[in-house]
Amino acid sequence: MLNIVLFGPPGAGKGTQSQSLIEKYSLVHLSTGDILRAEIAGGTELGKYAKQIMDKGDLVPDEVVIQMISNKIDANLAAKGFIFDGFPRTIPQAQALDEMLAQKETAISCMVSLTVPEDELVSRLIKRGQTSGRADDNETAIRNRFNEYMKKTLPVASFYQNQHKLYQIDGVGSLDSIFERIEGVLSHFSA
Ligand code: B4P
Repeated sequence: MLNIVLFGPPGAGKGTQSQSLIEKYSLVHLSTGDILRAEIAGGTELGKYAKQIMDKGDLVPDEVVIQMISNKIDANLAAKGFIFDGFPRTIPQAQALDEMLAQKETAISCMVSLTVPEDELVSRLIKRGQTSGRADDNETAIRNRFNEYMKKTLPVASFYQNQHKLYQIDGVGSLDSIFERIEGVLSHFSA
C-alpha cells in the first residue's frame, strides 16, 4: 500500500494538492477537516460540538479525530492506499495512526511536508475567507491556528523524521509545479 501523510501549516495547500494526488494515484483521501465540515453541514451532534472548536481555530480533541479516521480505514479495507490530509496533527494522533496501520499489516510510506512562508499562508487564508464562508478564515482564528500548529502539530514532523519518512517540499509556486515536486518524492514508493 502507498500511505501518504500530507503535512503543512494551515493554508499550505494540503487539500488542494490532495485533489490532484487522488486522481493520479487512485488512493482514498481522508481529510479530517473535510470530514468535520461535512458533520457540521449535516447538523450532527459531532458537527455541533466540532464547530465551536474549529471556528476559534483550536484543534478538535484527539479521541474524536482518531475514532473518525479509524472508522474510515475500516470502511476502506480494499484501498490501494490512503492520503492522510490534515491528520495526524498531534503526537498522540501519529502514534494512534501507526498502531491502526500496523493492525492492518501496513504502515505510513512517507510524510510530504509543504513549506510555505507565514505571510503567504495568511494572505491565502484571508483571500479564501472572502469567498469560502469558512468561519475559521478570519484574522483571529488564523492566528490561533498558527499557534496550535507551532505548539502541537509541528512536532509531528520530527516523529516521522525519526522514522526516516519526512520529505520537505517547497509549497510556493504554481499548483502544477508543486504537484511535480510531490510526484518526485512519490516516485520512490510503490502502491
Ligand atoms: P483543515 O481543513 O485541515 O485546513 P487547513 O489547514 O486550513 O488547509 P490546507 O492546508 O488543506 O489548505 P488548502 O489546500 O485548503 O483544518 C481546519 C480545521 O479543522 C483545523 O483548524 C481544526 O480545527 C480542525 N481539524 C482538522 N483536522 C484535525 C485534526 N487531525 N485534529 C484536530 N483538529 C483538526 O489551501 C488554502 C488556500 O490556499 C486555498 O484557498 C487554496 O486555493 C490556496 N492555495 C493552495 N495552494 C496554493 C498555491 N500553490 N498558491 C496559491 N494559493 C494556493
